[in-house]
Amino acid sequence: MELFELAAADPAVRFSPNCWRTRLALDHKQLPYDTIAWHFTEKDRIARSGQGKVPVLVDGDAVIHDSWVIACHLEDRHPDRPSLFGPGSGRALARFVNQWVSEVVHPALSRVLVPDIAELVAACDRDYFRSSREAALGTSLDALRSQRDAAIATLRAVLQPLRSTLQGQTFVSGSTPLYADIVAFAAFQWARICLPGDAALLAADDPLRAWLRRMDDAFPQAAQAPGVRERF
Ligand SMILES: N[C@@H](CCC(=O)N[C@@H](CS)C(=O)NCC(=O)O)C(=O)O
Repeated sequence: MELFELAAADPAVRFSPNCWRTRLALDHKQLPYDTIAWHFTEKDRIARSGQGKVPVLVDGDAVIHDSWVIACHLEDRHPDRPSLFGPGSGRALARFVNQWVSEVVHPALSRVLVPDIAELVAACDRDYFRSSREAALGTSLDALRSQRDAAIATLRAVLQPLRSTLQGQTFVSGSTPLYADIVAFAAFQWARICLPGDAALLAADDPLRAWLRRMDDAFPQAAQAPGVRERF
């Protein structure tokens, strides 16, 4: 399998949360794959997926996009490998976590990270990234940068359901980490690669840190990935 992943100016640095979902899902299922560095403006290189975003997974003749669709494909194609969803209603409940992270956590986190991502992206992506993100967020990157502390406070409040859940159980999925944990953790991968060292995403005593340490232990290759600044 080949995984097209968003890359920074340093092609070894892979910062996209949606790509981290797929990479961690492949690792969880213990499936071998190659990763291919891709930049925002290289739409032609993933045109055969019929759209312009990553992750894109090439699995034999299949060219699959969207991290959720890829997770379902891996689960259905490799039922003999460790499950991403667990039995019963696991897939349906993981879908809710997927949508909550995509539609609530990512927008809050992007208001923290986007000005810093603009510094990380490859030269070919710089103008595209700035103009597309300023249009999407309705504000300039400079204005966002000046509001970072407030954006971090908002993000910490948004994370409260995750925090209170994890104060009562080891993982989002129960006693072992499954895809719901991967989706939430992938957002923290994005943050710890993009956020400069002078800013703390979480308070020092945030109980989420204990779960993040457990995720680092479960996925050591994520903790050690190029560009990761903060170890949990
Ligand atoms: N729903 C998609 C979202 C994919 C997505 O937004 N990917 C971003 C990187 S995290 C991207 O490729 N953006 C390209 C662009 O904005 O031009 C998924 O979960 O895979």
